Amino acid sequence: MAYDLYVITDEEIGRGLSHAEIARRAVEGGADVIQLRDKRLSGRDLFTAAAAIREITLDAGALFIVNDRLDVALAAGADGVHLGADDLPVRCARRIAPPGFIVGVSVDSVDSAIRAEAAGADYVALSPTFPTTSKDDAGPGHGPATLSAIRSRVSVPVVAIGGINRENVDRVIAAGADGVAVISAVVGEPDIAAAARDMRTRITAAKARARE
Ligand code: TZP
Ligand code: MG
Repeated sequence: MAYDLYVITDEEIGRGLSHAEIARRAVEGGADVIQLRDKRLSGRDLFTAAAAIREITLDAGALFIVNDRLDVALAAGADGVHLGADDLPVRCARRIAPPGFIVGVSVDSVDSAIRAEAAGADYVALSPTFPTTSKDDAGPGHGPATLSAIRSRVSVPVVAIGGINRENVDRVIAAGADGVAVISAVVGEPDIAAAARDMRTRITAAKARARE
């Protein structure tokens, strides 16, 4: 399963576009994964957005992940859930989730990545890789060196998240990221589909160079 371009929805950074419209434009530009993320919505409203994105991503052949809420992810038929330090422990999510359901986990170090994999994570996301203003409590960037160290110590895909843009995406792929998760570099651009297409092209080229 490809995590190359992983786009996280955000209605504020998306200048008021709905989560579903952001997702529609991102998959039009070739996003491989859409994550629905909204800390403010009620469970009901998050479910409504999730159901819409489920249809959009199925049509496009993209993966669909819900942030934080395993219940909403399961109810909407999403492919997976993304969990952080404040969410359900990975082992608990694994107990509830059906076989094949993706559980992604935010990590901030080599040790936490190894622990997440042992607990059953399907991918780990180094959060944040660079400083970001898109998440209030993101903290300092852990940097490409930590990403490389994690890549060499776990078998699951490693996703870089936080502060990734068209200028630094090559460096992140060269450091060993299997995919990059972004908000502002795609959702914050005037033409979301074009920005996604541009990032996707850069990721593919950087991966080809990394294999040389
Ligand atoms: N988790 C860690 S950093 C981050 C999230 C949701 C925000 C990423 O946004 P951006 O704009 O790509 O830095
Ligand atoms: Mg969370």
